[in-house]
Amino acid sequence: VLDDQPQALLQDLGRELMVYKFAVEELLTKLRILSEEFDFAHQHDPIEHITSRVKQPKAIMQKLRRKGIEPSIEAVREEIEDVAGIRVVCPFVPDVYMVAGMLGRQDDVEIVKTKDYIDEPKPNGYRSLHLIVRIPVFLSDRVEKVKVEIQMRTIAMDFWAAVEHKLFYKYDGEAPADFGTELRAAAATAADLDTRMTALHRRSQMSSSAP
Ligand code: 0O2
Repeated sequence: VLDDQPQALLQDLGRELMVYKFAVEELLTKLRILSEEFDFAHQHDPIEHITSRVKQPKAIMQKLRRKGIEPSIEAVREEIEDVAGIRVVCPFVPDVYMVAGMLGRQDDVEIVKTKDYIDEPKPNGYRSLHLIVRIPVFLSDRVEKVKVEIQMRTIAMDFWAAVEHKLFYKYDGEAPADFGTELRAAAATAADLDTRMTALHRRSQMSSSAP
């Protein structure tokens, strides 16, 4: 796929992706601090686990082509918002919004866009809170502002999304007709599970704070 890309662009992209990696590392540190410090202060860790990735050059070029955009570093910066991606999985729905709020209040974190698929799930049942944030990365000779996509979801939402993603790939978008209905029903079950687990968590918190 990349054979016909000018060598200079590929070199620039390699350098660019290094900067995206630094942005991810900065955000991972911020999230780990929030997780550990909140747990210390409130005996509850609002983050179950975190994963991250920087998109491969091949996938970036494919995405630009799919969007009909001429490949360039500027196009990557402006048109592709998920070059750098972080997924934060939380135990409960309120944790998702709390972590998003704590991150958004940090002086060097700018929230560029919020897509709340928890409040308004996608038609297929997908639920998650997506943030596009911009943070400064301090390099040897300049500061670069870098965009990172943060997907935040509960364990139940993550389970649903991981399985749906696998099925989608297996059938290459041509899944049997009843899969859509089944997946929407499974998403509703996952949402119900979130509600029940959150209620149990609240009760356990109240009983532990009772005199
Ligand atoms: P991958 O392989 O996970 O990176 P855009 O990213 O701008 O082209 P859009 O629709 O504006 O597309 O972005 P959106 O809705 O915020 O979703 C982007 C990412 O969210 C996807 O990235 C997925 O990771 C995840 N996502 C969105 N919808 C679904 C869904 O229905 N099921 C699952 N499992 N994940 C979803 P990519 O690049 O599509 O895929």
